Amino acid sequence: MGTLVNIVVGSHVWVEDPALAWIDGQVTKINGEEVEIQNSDGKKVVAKLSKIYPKDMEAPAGGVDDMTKLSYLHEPGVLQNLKTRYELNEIYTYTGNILIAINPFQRLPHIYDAHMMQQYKGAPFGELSPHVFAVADVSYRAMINEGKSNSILVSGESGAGKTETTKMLMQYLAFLGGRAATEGRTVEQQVLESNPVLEAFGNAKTVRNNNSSRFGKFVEIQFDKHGRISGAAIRTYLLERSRVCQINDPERNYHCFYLLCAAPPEEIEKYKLANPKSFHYLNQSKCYELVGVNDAREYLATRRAMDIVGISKTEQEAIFRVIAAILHLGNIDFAKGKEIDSSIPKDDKAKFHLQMTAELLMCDPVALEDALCKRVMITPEEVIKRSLDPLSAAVSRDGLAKTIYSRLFDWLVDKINISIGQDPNSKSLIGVLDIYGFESFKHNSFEQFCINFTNEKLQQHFNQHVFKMEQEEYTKEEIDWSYIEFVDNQDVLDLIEKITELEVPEQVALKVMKPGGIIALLDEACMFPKSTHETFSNKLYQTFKNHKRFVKPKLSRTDFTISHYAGEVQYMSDQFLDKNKDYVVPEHQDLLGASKCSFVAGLFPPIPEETTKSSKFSSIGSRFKLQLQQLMETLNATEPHYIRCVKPNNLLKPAIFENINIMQQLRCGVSTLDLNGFIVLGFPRLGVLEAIRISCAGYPTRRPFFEFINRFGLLATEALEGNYDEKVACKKILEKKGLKGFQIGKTKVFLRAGQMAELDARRAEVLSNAAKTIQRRIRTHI
Ligand code: AD9
Ligand code: MG
Repeated sequence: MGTLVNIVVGSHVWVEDPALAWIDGQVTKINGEEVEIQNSDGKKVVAKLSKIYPKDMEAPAGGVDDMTKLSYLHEPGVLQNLKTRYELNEIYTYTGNILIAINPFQRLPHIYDAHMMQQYKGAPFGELSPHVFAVADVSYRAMINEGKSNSILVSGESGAGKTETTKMLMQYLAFLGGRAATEGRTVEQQVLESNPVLEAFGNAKTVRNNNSSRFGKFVEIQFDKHGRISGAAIRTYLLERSRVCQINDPERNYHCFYLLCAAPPEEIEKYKLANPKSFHYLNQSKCYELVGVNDAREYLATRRAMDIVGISKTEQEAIFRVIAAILHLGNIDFAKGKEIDSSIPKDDKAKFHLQMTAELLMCDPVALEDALCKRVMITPEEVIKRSLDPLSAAVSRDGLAKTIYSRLFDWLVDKINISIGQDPNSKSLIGVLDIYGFESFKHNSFEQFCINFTNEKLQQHFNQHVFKMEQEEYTKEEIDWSYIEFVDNQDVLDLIEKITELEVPEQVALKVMKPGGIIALLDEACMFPKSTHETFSNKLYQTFKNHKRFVKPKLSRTDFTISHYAGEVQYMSDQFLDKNKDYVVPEHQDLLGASKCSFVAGLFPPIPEETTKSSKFSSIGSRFKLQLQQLMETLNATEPHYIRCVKPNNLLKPAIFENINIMQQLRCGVSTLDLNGFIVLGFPRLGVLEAIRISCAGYPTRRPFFEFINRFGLLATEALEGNYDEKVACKKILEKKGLKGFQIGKTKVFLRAGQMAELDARRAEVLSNAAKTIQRRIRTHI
């Protein structure tokens, strides 16, 4: 979006500002390419003509509820509009069909109450103020009327409000598709109550969000032919496992651990629990409490939600018993044993916790100690037990904790799904996706790699969809769209997920393996016992040395950088291999598979013979890739709707609108903060703004004929004489002003970037000349 407009002395413009991103001012002097501007903060600055943007002086005081109504669609205009609205507590704004939601960080009165839901029910889209309910409503109507599945994709960075938005959407869909006053548990109640259950076990306080979801979620709500909710399915993605045994100050572990420590005294006694401060898995951080959250009350609320989603009392008892066992497990410290490189529980305290863990998991304490401190080695001659040193024993212990926890989480999801039930006859559904946004930290590991891979996939889906919609609009208006540039990120996706292919060149009889993408190479590395992260990185460097999306950082021998759609991210490869291995130590499997508690044993079902024998390797990366593939297939079969959540500040406080931070998110869906909290600038302009750009590729402004004539008729009054044709008149006006490249559709004028501003400038000239003439006349009369 360059400034193609005539900027003259006296023009009101936006100019870049280091603190505010953009500041408004008035041009005082023009010197070729250099423009001098008197800013509204009193400062005088000089800027390049190409770097300033015209300010719309006719913009309504309260902003516009849809960005496409802005006369000048540029970054400062978009930012200003959002800011104006946010100050008035208008947190929602449309950009065409996309809803932008800025986190208010406070409960705004009445905006989600029953009365509001009633108002949005059936209201045409765009008639009422922008709202999540409006998006849910269109999805529902579209599903009913066209019998097609719909999906709502909620994106944004951590703390931007995705999960809250998702809950609002689900509430509204439950309101539309719920049954009137029924006894017992209804499907919609179960769907809604699945949220607190999943949040207790899958959310935690992080630096970015006090209630951060540590997993991705796709909720599929099924409807019967009367439009009533008849079933639901919840799919989850990649729970963060490392948090169970490792947390950094001031973050917390998963909520459920603290809730359990605040349980009624009988339970504390039964599980031999104590203050969270006494557990290693919790006391690595000094943060134990959340402001405004009463853990004791939350514990009971979680239990009630578990009742509603259909988890029996016995199962609940087993779940919390396992949670308590994990806490005790974490307190088993190791010391050197008698033999070299062996380990034993460090002291009486460690022995007590070992005993407690075994009791709660209902397994043999000696077997537990062995499973933690020893490994069985099978050689052709014999089976030997090798001891682990204290450090390796602690790694083994943490591995066990992570495995138990992630299996427990998967169990919960499965249970909720079974209990809510699927409707096999459901013809259409509404899917709601609440998944982690693009991440770029100082240190990025396998988790960020997977998360950013997800975002590449979703970005492609988004591009394709927006492009298709644009084509439809242009086809409807019968204008030429052949030149619209289609932004594609297929090359990044190939780099990540391409499979290794057998290539048989025609001339050569030799079979050559064509190398796959990073995931395929990672799997290969994991299968070779001798691989290290160095060999893996070298393989990447070799394979992708000419790939334009792959960079080997100069100062590292093992890191690699991917040029994502949202910017470059440097990944540290050192833990990629370990984190990719989807592997449960056989000793752990045997131990818990033999638990006397059927719940615990059920978390470790026997592995079928064939899979142990065949060396079929299972990796987290490949499994995740498959899950994403399935998700994309589901999404491709739906009509998508997008909600982009924006986090207005990093203090998590109301009424603070940080321009630069927000602009970053609009550009690429994330504000990239380095560890000192500085925003790293220089990311390419993508994301919401890019969406605007794609959707307006070449034609940022569209105006219905009558509106166009109302505004610009005075530029060619002769075109409006007599019984004129609107379409012809529009064309005459545009041609008279010497504009080129615009298109005239069936009902609208499509203008190229800057043309609206150009016309406005001409209009202002005409008006000011007219005013001068009138003044002159008045003067001569006097
Ligand atoms: V994460 O990727 O899971 O770390 P989310 O899901 O994007 O993140 P979340 O929905 O958890 O963010 O919102 C963060 C906090 O912002 C919530 O706990 C609320 O305190 C607050 N929030 C978000 N949306 C709203 C809202 N519409 N009204 C009031 C809100 N408060
Ligand atoms: Mg969330």
